[in-house]
Amino acid sequence: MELNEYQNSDELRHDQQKSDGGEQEVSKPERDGKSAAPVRGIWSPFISFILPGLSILLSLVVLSTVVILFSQHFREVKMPDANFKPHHSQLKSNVTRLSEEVRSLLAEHKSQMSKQKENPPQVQCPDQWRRFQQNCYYFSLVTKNYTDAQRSCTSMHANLVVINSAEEKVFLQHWTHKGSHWIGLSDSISEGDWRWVDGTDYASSVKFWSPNEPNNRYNVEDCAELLVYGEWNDAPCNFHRYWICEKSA
Ligand code: MAN
Ligand code: CA
Repeated sequence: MELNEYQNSDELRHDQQKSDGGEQEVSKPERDGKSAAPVRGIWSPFISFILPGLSILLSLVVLSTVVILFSQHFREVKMPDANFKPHHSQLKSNVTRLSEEVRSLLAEHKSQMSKQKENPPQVQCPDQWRRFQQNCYYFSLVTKNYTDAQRSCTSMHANLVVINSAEEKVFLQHWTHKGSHWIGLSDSISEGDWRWVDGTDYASSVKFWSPNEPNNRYNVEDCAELLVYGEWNDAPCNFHRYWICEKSA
């Protein structure tokens, strides 16, 4: 048969197979697509069964790897290993040490606060005034009668001194060696009814009368003076004396 007598490509292929001795079973795909069916036949079990199987297997491997990794991670977090224990005890001792430090600082702060309460920060007294405890004292350089002396004190926002303790008496007598000084005590309203100028209760407060004083000599002594040795005498209020003013610091 001549080549040009072949009716179609199938016939041509058949002829070629015969001439090759029938060894080549698979022929090349034809351009017209009529011979695609044998190719699908070979690959179809792979596509239908093996590929999905491999996909499932791969998915299982990935999933189990993720599960294993996660479980390892959570085991590490929940169950600390031996290395964690020293770390934990170190933290515990640090917390204990810090607590002790805080306690000691609080105690120190408390003690400083109470010290500050006992000795509040010093406030300056005005020029020519002397400080004792929480008060400022003015020792006059001239003499006046009792009424003018008290007026002088009030003009400086003070009063004639009120003596409340033996300590204050000692402080005052240290600065009064040059003569007698008026203090803020008198019974001019009513004889024998001694009153402190600031209203301090006379009956319950300390008294430093000199022996046999107050004697109201000649019945004209209604004002108290501080003698050079620190004790008191009642004297006529019109006498001229030095005086002491007192006000809060
Ligand atoms: C003496 C005493 C006092 C009196 C004065 C008056 O020192 O009698 O009691 O007050 O004199 O200057
Ligand atoms: Ca007297």
